[in-house]
Amino acid sequence: MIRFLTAGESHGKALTTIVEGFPSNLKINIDEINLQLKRRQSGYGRGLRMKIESDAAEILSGIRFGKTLGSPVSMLIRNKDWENWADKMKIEGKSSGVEKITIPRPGHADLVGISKYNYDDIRNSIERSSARETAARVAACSIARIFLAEFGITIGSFVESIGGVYPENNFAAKLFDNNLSKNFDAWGLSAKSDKSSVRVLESKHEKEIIDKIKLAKKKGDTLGGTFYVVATGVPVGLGTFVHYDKKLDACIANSIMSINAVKAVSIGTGFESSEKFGSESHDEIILKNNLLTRKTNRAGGIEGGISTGLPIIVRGAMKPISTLMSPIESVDLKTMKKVDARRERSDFVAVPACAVIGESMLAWTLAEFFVEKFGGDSIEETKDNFSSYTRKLHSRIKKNFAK
Ligand code: EPS
Repeated sequence: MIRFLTAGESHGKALTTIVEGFPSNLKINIDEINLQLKRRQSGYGRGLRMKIESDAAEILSGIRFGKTLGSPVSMLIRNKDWENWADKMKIEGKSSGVEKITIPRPGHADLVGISKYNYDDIRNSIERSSARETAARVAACSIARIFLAEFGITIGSFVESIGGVYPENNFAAKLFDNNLSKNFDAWGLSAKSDKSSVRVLESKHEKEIIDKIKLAKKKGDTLGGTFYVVATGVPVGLGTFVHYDKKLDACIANSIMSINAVKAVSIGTGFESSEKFGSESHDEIILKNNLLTRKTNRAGGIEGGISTGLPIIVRGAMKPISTLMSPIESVDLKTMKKVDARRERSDFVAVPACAVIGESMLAWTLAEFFVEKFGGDSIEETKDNFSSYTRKLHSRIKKNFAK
């Protein structure tokens, strides 16, 4: 079993994470972790904070001479902005002299946070509920990505829409049609979308989206959007139909939905499939190069809670950022009078970053199922288990049914 925990406040000294359960002898290159952290910071429409921070992980334990020891890996990401917040974020002492925040922003965790935790300052809600926490997640999940890559599993993403602006040719259709080049690997999607400032696959689409973001900025408003996260190389058999909480699709939905501001997740053709006939919706089973596979991939690589061996296709929807420069209505908790919601430095759009975090969360969930299925205390042992299973898979099916 693998697990991770993150700690840290948005303007505290640092974010930390402890990652546990990966086998020993897995080669870890810190540049790969830092690349993912850098990607998370990217995207047109981010706020000033991203100019202050240059997120980088410091590994504190669990790795020796570039390889995992099998012990917990702990990492630290410093918040450069903390220096500007040291007085407001003191660990010890009294809060006297520090201005309390009393006006909650609709859509953020401000009001629910103070209600639940009995805080007397909304700052206490803001700090941990901030999406800054996802930097620590991305660092933790990078270990999962590195691990999966050892087995040829890669993960990539692209932004499908921002503010309702969709592309002329949606690449998702190609994914569902299973109309992909022989060597298609999901990371290639990210290699392409990373070249765009809003992480889309077409330059015309990029321009249209940037115009929409400029409009939002001008209005003091924000936008959300949709994104796809894809994994390739996933073997047949991760997940199960046996238990509700061990279904691969259910767990993926959980991990993507856990990303701040994500309000919807679907797998494969998702909501659209509910409007179709069954004959238009399911993937016909065929033999290709003497191996069993599917003609199309509308199921998004999962049937009955189990991976089919085809690309895993996940779509997420992020709501618009809730901090508005032209605020909507709220109530000042000090006076209990109607006021404009509080403005706070924030992003206008963070969908490109959200897709990168989606990649990380998908990697984590796949690694969870992978480690559960193939086990192993060292990477060598995991590889032996994996190759024995995949090598024999098709011959076993043939043998069982030829009897
Ligand atoms: C951040 C995400 C957003 C940023 C934050 C850094 O967090 P939130 O969910 O609180 O809106 O705006 O930056 C700040 C809080 C700030 O001071 O600018 C991230 O992803 O790192």
